[in-house]
Amino acid sequence: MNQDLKQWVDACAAHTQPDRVVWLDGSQEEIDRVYAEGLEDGTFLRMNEETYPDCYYHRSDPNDVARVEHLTFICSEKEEDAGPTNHWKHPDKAREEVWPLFEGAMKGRTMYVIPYIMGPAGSAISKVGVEITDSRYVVANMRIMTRMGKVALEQLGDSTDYCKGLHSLGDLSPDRRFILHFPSRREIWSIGSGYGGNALLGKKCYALRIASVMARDQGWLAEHMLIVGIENPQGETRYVAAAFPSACGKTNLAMLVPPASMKGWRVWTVGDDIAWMKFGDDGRLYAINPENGFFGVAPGTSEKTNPNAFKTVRENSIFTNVGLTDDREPWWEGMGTSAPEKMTTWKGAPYDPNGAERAAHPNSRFTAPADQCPCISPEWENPQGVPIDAILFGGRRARTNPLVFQSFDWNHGVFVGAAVGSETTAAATGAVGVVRRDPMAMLPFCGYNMGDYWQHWVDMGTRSDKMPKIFHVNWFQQDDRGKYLWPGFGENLRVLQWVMNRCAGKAEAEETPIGYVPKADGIDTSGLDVDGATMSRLLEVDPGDWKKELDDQGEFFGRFGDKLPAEMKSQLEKARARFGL
Ligand code: OXD
Ligand code: MN
Repeated sequence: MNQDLKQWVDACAAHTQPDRVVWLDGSQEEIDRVYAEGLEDGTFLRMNEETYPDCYYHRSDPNDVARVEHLTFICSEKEEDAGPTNHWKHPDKAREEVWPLFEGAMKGRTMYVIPYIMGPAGSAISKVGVEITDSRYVVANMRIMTRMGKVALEQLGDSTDYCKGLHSLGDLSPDRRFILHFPSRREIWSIGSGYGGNALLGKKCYALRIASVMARDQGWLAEHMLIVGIENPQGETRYVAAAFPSACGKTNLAMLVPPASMKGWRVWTVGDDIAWMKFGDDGRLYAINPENGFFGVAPGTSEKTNPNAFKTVRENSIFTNVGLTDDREPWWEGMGTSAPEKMTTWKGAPYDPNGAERAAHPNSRFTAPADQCPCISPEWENPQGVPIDAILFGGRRARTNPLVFQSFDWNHGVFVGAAVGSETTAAATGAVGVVRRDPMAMLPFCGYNMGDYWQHWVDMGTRSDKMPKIFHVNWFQQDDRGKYLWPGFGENLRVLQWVMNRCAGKAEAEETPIGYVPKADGIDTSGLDVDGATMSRLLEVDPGDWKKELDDQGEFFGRFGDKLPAEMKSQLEKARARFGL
């Protein structure tokens, strides 16, 4: 028994006072028991055993359905180490305010101890974490999303090199809800929420916020990125990592189905949300997916938009806050089938097809094992990771950003990533079409000062001459009437083909003030309903739009004061100068 771990678990148990403490080993009998108890206490409903075997349904508290950025804190000693884009609490104040909320919080409940690995077992890039929780829903999700139980304790041995995560549902009140990160102690406290990103501590809390700090200290990258392998008709596979803000189609791109016109091309999923990247002996960056499953947004997922995800979730999956038909099947808006007559909504009320209430919450989710994905990469559990040729950044922009461009070099690419912005959509509250800056898609997930984070990216580039090429993509340009100009989905592979060719030194490009853009006929549009005029619009770099864009980026950078790396300042000045500004 690992003494450090035992002492910490004992201390948490003494304070939270559960009825019993259960150390999880990851076995089938154990999870069967957890589900049986969860069926009994109402945490879970069993779904249709014929059409959705071994699937479970869960409704969360209606006030607890999403990540809560305003209740998420970085508890570094100094406020400047959290930076202007994070909420901050001093560790002493955090303890004073939040530790009392854990007192007796598990009375009448079971405390589960979940040892888990982020990443393939035995990989030098993997890391161990332990989550303590009083939620059976968390246990069931962690069993899909991580490698958990005995395998993790074996990997840990006597080491103290693990992340401690304490989670309690508390009383689920938003007034007593906190998600706290202590980067120097590698510790997480989460109370008052049972929702995914707040409660499955291996995901956003450890694999991004805590791991980003470890990555800076140890010289690697922990990023909010999907990883895909792209195989060309000659059978050569290159790997791409891509960062997009939430709700920009990461899971869809990770599981892309090549269009019929691109015979012989294949796309292989390595991960859909998080990438950990380290240098290999050859100086290249190698990426692993630290997760073991997908925690994907259900609405909008259909046989047409993402057939691979659709197939992945047909067994051994958990559905959270979707509609539930009388046949005990899931249903959500954008599933591609009409709403069934008889259904209960995510709130448990009868569904009214003419009413205002949706069947599924817009942030309703599926949790599914990655190895059930039909296009899962044969390399997805390779302990060495996969070598990354290209990094893509992107956002949702109606104008300004062309379909694709390549940065001039690594540092310019870091600037392009730092300047990522995405427009808010009608699905979220607030003004539509407002650009929110979301550097590297890490705004809610970077565990330290974002200025220092950009410097870390710059420093990484000095350590190797084999860094991936950096690109920016935008699938979301619209015409003046709001119609999308690019068909998206599987057709995005045509853009990736240009990216792959650039990496191989095979495609030509136009040099513009923002970077290298494909020539007019650079993207293969054969068989597509996209004419030449639309294509030039898609590749256009409009100086008026870019003046506004660079002004806005400059304003954002200004928030970082003297934490803004000199390199980012100079990149912005150079970009302005290229436009004659
Ligand atoms: C997610 C997110 O849940 O990025 O993956 O919000
Ligand atoms: Mn995400």
